[in-house]
Amino acid sequence: MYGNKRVLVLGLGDSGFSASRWLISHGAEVTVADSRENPPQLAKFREAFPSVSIHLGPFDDMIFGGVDYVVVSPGIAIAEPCIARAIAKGIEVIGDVELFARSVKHWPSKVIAITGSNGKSTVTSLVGHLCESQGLKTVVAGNIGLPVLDALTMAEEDIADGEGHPDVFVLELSSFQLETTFSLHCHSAAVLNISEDHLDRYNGMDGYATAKSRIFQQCDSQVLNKEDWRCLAMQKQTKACFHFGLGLPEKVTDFGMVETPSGPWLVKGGDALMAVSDIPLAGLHNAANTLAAFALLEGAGLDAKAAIPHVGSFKGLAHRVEPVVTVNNVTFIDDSKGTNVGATEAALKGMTRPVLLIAGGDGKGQDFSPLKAAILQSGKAVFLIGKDAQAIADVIGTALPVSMHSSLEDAVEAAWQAAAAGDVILLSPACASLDMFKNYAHRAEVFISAAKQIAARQQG
Ligand code: UMA
Ligand code: ADP
Repeated sequence: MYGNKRVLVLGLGDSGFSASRWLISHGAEVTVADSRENPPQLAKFREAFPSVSIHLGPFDDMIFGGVDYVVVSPGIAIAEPCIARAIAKGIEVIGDVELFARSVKHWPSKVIAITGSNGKSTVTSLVGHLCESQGLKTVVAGNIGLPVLDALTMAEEDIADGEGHPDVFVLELSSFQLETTFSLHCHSAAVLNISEDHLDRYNGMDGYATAKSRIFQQCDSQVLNKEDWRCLAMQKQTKACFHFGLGLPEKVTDFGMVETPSGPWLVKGGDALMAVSDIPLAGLHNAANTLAAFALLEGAGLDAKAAIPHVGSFKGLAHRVEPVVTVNNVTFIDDSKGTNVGATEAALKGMTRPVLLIAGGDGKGQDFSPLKAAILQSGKAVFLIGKDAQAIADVIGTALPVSMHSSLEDAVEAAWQAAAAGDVILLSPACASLDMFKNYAHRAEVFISAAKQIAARQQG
């Protein structure tokens, strides 16, 4: 299908590298362009593919000359003028997920896809865990880390070795990836929630929500959050639909929650599924995430009830409301993956002890005002870092003690000095990390190391 086609791959990050590798192995003539002079994967790529021509530095119209397709990395906006001009000229611009979609179209594998502003990685890995635990050959890929074309390469190798197709692909998809995806057939697909994020790339919330809704273009079953009007507005009358939410179910197909004398339970219609207390992840947002996972399994024609006993063995993911260490009854909690206001609100709502919150970074154009109510509910003081520290301070005003810090280490130390036994020191920045760190995992490392140094100092 791609034999002798000339394909320009834009971006030499994880997805660009994997798209190039996959395209070359399928006979395409690939050239690569990256607008940085020295992208981090350059040397590795040159070693792997010495004959591929690489254009470095700002994109220009020349690089699009004579190409059949452009495969654009998710971090590059298709509104970028050269790309927009290429599209206007009729050159097909797609992403790695579209290449994946075209390749697996006639495979027997199920495809379950997940997007949303928050909870994507948690639900993706939970669905993956529940499928695997039931003995299904499961591949988890996409925005969560493993590029979809690397997942496809591995699956193609397995098939060639006679090991058969995967039973299920579970894909986490970002709004960026969905913008360049057209023909992905999902057996079930979810938009978990829509709250402000990536507004530096979209013209307001409508554009962002529209990009997310593209996950439903070719799906069989929609999974929608009943408590989010932007999600509900995505319902298509022509498709099966499962709603989930923390309220009482209205229909037999609804996944919801009921209060019982022994505490809240997850239910489907009138059927009890499991006690919320048996979910190994803290916070009611994780009850919603578990309901979404059940709905996705059911929507894809898999056995959601058979999955229930396996929820308890799900370990959760690092840097999502993860306890690090407790010193003198003060617990340090790492929620470095709380990269937008909605995530930090959810993390704060899940706290049962007084919170010293460390937040700030690159706010990506968000409105921070919804944070105030959540902070006032459990917060004692706020310690701010990064580019948008002042914008968060402006929202909190004089309601709580707020201090500004030039490094995360300083903020951790100041929070520790202000803490009393029984408190929690929570890193949940509501912001991206890139103004101060390599990524959210690096930010977490700095936080964990500072917390552990305090622990060691107290012990010594
Ligand atoms: N680049 C340019 N010009 C630009 C922007 C980037 O040339 O204007 C180049 C960079 O120099 C770099 C390359 O593009 O060499 C990076 O490409 P990329 O930003 O698309 O990132 P990848 O390494 O390909 O990783 C992408 C996802 N990154 C983004 O969407 C920003 C990863 O999600 C994903 O795991 C990976 O593909 C595999 O599918 C990360 C992410 O931050 C975790 N996602 C965002 C989020 O979750 O909020 C959407
Ligand atoms: P994503 O992949 O969408 O960024 P994650 O599963 O990695 O989502 O979780 C990121 C953060 O978002 C978590 O640390 C938590 O604070 C918050 N979060 C998780 N699930 C939800 C949810 N359903 N609603 C709101 N916030 C959530």
